[in-house]
Amino acid sequence: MRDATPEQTPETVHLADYAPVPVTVTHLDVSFQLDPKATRVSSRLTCKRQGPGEMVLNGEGLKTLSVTLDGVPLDADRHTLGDRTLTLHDAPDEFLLETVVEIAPADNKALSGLYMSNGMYCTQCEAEGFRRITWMLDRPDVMATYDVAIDSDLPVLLSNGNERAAGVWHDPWPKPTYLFALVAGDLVATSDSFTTMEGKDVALNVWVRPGDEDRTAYALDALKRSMAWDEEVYGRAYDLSVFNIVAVDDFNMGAMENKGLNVFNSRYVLASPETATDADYANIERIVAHEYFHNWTGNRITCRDWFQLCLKEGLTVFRDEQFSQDQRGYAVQRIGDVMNLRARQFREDAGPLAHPVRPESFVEINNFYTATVYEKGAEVIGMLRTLIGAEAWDQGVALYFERHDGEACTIEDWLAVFEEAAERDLTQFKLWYSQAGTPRVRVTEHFSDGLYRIDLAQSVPPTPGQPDKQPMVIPLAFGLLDREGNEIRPTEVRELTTAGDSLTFDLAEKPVLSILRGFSAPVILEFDRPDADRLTLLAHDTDAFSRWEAGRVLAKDRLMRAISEDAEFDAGWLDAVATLAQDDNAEPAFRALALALPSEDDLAQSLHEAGIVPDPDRIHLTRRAAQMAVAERLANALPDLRAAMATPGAYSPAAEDAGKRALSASLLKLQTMRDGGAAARRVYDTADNMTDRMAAFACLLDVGDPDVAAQFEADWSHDRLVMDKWFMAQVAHATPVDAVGVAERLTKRADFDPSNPNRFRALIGGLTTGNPAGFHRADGSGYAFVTDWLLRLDPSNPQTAARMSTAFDSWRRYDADRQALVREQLDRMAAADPSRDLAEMVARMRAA
Ligand code: 0A1
Ligand code: ZN
Repeated sequence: MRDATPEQTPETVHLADYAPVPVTVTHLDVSFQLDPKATRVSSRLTCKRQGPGEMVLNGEGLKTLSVTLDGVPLDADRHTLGDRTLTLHDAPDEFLLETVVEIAPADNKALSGLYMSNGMYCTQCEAEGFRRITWMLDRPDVMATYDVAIDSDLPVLLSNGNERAAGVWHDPWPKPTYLFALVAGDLVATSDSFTTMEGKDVALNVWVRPGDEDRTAYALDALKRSMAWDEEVYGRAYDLSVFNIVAVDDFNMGAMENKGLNVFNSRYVLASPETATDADYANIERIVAHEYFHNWTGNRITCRDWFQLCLKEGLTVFRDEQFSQDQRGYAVQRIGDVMNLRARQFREDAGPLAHPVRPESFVEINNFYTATVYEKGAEVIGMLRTLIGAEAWDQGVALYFERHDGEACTIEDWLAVFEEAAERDLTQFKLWYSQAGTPRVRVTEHFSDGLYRIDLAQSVPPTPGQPDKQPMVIPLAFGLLDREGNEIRPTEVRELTTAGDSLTFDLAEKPVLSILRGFSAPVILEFDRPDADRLTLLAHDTDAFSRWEAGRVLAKDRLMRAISEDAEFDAGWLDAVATLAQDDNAEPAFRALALALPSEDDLAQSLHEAGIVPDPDRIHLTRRAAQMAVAERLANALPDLRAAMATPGAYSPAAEDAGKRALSASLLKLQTMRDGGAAARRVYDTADNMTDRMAAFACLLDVGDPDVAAQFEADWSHDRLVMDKWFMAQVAHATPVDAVGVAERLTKRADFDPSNPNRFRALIGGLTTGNPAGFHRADGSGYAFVTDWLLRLDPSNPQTAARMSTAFDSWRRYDADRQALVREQLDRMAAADPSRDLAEMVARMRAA
């Protein structure tokens, strides 16, 4: 064990220090007398000793009114009541511990623990929010059953499990504290039912504020499809008689998988064609599925400690990605997931916040709900399945559910079932959990005298705290095409396990290599090859991901050369893009993805890796010039191409129509570059759905339409979720010179409420993510503006402030002047006595 540090000072928690609790809790009886300023929480814990040592309970901000042990008030010498700990000295082997505390949910703006949102009470307990409700062993390896009684005049009183009487709930499934939930409010439900494969009837409810009930149908439908899918694909059935979903307006994250009572950020529940875009519908489907799938991967089998977070999150993301592929089509979903991984996780892995999928230490666990734990965690599972094959995967997962149901597990437990099922040693594979950084795979080809050889070399760059890395197991899916584009070797998987390796093939002519098919490993490929090969793949590859990737590499190469060498956009590339855009044999959604140029942030990172200091303004302008070149190349074909994407009839959020609207939106953007917004104005004025309206709105903002923002506001000022889009779009589509000014002006509005995380993220994220050239303005005004707001939010909501501070994690890419300006702001945050959450993030970013 490390030296004890005094209470209150940020303490680093280490995986290596894990020890089970000496006294555990097997059952909780909790009753709540709800009151905004003085909620009384009375709890009775059934405690059981399992080893020697003191029992140390967690509490935070609790006004403790009484503590009794087996009904007797505790003597001063038998316990120590600290600010954040309640220590019981020489506790007996079995006993009941009763506490009464008072808390003030109306004052809780951190949105962790019990808080209020628009008049309703709700909870968020992951990761360590339960301790803000009452004294308890607030850690995931303590699993208990719960009886909850809620006393309030509010009409709807919900908690986990099954309802025994009004406001009285029993959860028979042992769970950790982080899965506890309570909701009380004036809510209405849209209800349905589902009969499980075991023949059990489950009542399904989506609870929302009155007035929102006409926007719940899609979430409910997604829930039923998720329940059916988990039965079909994983054999997992639901295990309570009711499943409740509640939409909450003020929520730090997307949603939360509390047992039987999922709490959602309202933006991931509420949808109607008039108010939600296709992307919103897709997110609702994915997140409803994600939270539902947690019932088995997370709830029935949970994490031993927070270092094992990827055990539930990586696996559940993997499952929700599989589900979305099944619902929406493999290729397009996979490309979208890879784009997201690269935009968020590769960026994280390349900077000062890089950490392993299973981190080894943290100060504040809430800072580790990251793209690395979630999305890279899912990729690691995908690789495992590729390496051992579908059959061993199915057997291993079945064994995992059978062996560990009701337990709090580790990555070692997880890997052990696959070692057994596949009869394979996974020691080297486990490096994916412990080594941070995105591996590079360098590919070189040689052909002579009928022998084709591929040389492969891997390396993993140094990351904070990890200067040296060992070779990883990298599954490389590949196939070979002939020069005409016919596949001469279908997909097979080879494993790269050493620093370098070669593959050889006897062939009459040099083939076209299609490698990393399906993005078989989360690596960066370094492969200098002739354009002709990429054009062949773009036109003919049988693997849709690789086809798209060939186009993306071509586009990136053009953009990088235009930025660094002023190179022109050549006709060969423009022809290839135009051909694909007009290829009626390809799905519209795929064509839309193929038309999307690499983002400004992606280009900045790639330039940096190529040893070129990125200039955000130049990147912005060059990317626009490339769009203009594509627009010119397609020119008069644009109106007809768009017309062919019309979706007559009632709006349907299903993938087919959504794909057409996606392509139509890409084409409208190009058309706007030629007609100054005439077509976009027509779409804006006649759109009958938010997808088309937002696409047109963005185009009109791009061309500086003087009226459209006010028109949008006049139509939608009553709708919080739609207005989030309005805030974000105006900042994201301002010119880089105006962006900070636009953002600043918007913060002065009465409806800019920074305590609502969605609104805060819309506006600040609109700048940091949506308008990189505006955020990175050379005068530093973007950096100062964002810092001002982070420091304003931090005292009340540290979690969201810390999360949004990641905007600065790429600062080392930029020129010395910009670096100095960012450093100034990081120093300012460090000196401002920030929360533990923000302090940890700033320290990590400054250290690099
Ligand atoms: N477990 C949830 C996400 C979540 C994580 C942390 C939270 O508070 C710090 C809240 C929600 C999920 O994966 O959906
Ligand atoms: Zn999750």
